[in-house]
Amino acid sequence: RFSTAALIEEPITPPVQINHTKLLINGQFVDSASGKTFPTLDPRTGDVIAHVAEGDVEDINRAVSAARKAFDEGPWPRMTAYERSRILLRFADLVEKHSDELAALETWNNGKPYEQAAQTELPLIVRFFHYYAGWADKIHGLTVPADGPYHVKTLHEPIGVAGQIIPWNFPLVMFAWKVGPALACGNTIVLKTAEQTPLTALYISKLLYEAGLPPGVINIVSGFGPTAGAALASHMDVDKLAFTGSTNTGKIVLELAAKSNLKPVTLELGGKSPFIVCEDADVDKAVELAHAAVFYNQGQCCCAGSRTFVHERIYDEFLEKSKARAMRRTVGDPFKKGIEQGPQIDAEQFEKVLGYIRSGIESKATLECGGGRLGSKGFYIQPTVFSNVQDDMLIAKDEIFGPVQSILKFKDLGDVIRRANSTRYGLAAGVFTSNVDTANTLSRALRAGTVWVNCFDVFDAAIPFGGYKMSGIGRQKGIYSLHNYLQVKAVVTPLRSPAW
Ligand code: TXE
Repeated sequence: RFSTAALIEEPITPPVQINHTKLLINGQFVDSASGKTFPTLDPRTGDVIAHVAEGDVEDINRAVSAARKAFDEGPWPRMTAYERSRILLRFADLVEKHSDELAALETWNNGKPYEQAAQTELPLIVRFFHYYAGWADKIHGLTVPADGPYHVKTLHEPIGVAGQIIPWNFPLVMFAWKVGPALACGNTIVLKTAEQTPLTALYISKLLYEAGLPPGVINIVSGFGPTAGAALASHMDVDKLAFTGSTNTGKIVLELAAKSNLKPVTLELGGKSPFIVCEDADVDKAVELAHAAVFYNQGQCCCAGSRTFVHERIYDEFLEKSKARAMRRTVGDPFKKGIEQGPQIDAEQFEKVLGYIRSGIESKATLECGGGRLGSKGFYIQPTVFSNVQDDMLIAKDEIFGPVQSILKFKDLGDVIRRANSTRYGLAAGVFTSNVDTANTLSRALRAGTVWVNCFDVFDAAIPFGGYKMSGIGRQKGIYSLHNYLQVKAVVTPLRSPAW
């Protein structure tokens, strides 16, 4: 029984207004070319909270032309790097100033706990833009010691118009991860938000213009994947595509990019990350972090530690404590204080998660707690724990993207390394042990873009993030993200003889 069901029946009125619902093209809020709009919903109730301009092919064309002009004619790519840095710093300060409204809008449109948005995500975003503002004037090429009488240097130039497609699970954080490095390098942008969460990108982009961004440098198109998204991915005048979303859609956009102008593509896709608890781990700490690793953000994290592998000697204790922790999880209206979990994003995801829970029960995993919806409206799901999960069950193989923990038992390191790696994904992994040799061995053996040892979900701006295998191509954050947004030009000039 979950004692918090009462917390969701009377939704709190969000402490923010929706002021921006149009497309943002060339620095102006405009209607879509077709005049069409689509509803955006409150995941707490499923009710419509606003109608948003629906971008399609023609709007993507308009946005790309604006970005192209802003790139080709400047001033943005030709400003001094210091000026660009100053604009990004001013913007970060404005985000900080408007953090409460941004967090409230994010919660309203996405369903994530307000405290999480306000206390964790917004500060990360501010820090993130400070970090990339710092890079803007530190991007430079090399002099190259080539054979022969040549003076050779490389110029690191912005790549041009960047097309960016983001998902709904962290609308503002994903915005930051894409926009920060692209702007620091001097590019211009057309960004398509997820159809579920169009609101915060419009609000935050207005702050970029308030901070002094020249018109057309960032353009935001709300709309759907197969229309606006596909038009952006296949546009001949877009020089680079960055995508975060499902692995299936990642394949589609890669193909669209290849079939159009071969624009380079970076992808950050799904995952099924192992969280490995060794016999010498601090069990209480591991239980808490394993819980957070899978339940954070309603389980809607690409790097969720969604396969909890536990050594057989501590399995029973770990299971009891994990179940108790899940039952203590406070689920309720995300605007209320102390809430750890809000609703899933929409009916489709809600049904998908419940379908996986049914599949876990049918495949004879043991349902320890949860297993159903919570309340009678909106998309709330009970924190759910399965034990006795086997590697070949669907719940151990597919990305569930919901509040569902699958606990698996392992015998020794060889066993767990083989099983942890036996997945098509490779985004992240967690390792819990007090033995440094075990930590180092697992860190090297796991085929994943991030290995968190005795911690999880550490998202510093400087730390690269991305996937092995079908979890993606390329890295976001840190110095690595800059490479996605730069072209390298080699400039070769003969030296004069005989002076040389
Ligand atoms: O993702 P999509 P969905 C996973 C998660 C989730 C599943 C489905 O498992 O349950 O994906 O979610 C745009 N051309 N992740 O359907 O479709 C779309 O409009 C161009 C993991 O929401 O990948 C949105 O902006 N673009 C993930 C973005 O792609 C297209 C986060 C993501 O939507 C398009 C989200 C097309 N043909 C879901 N079709 C993560 N890695 O964090 C859709 N889009």
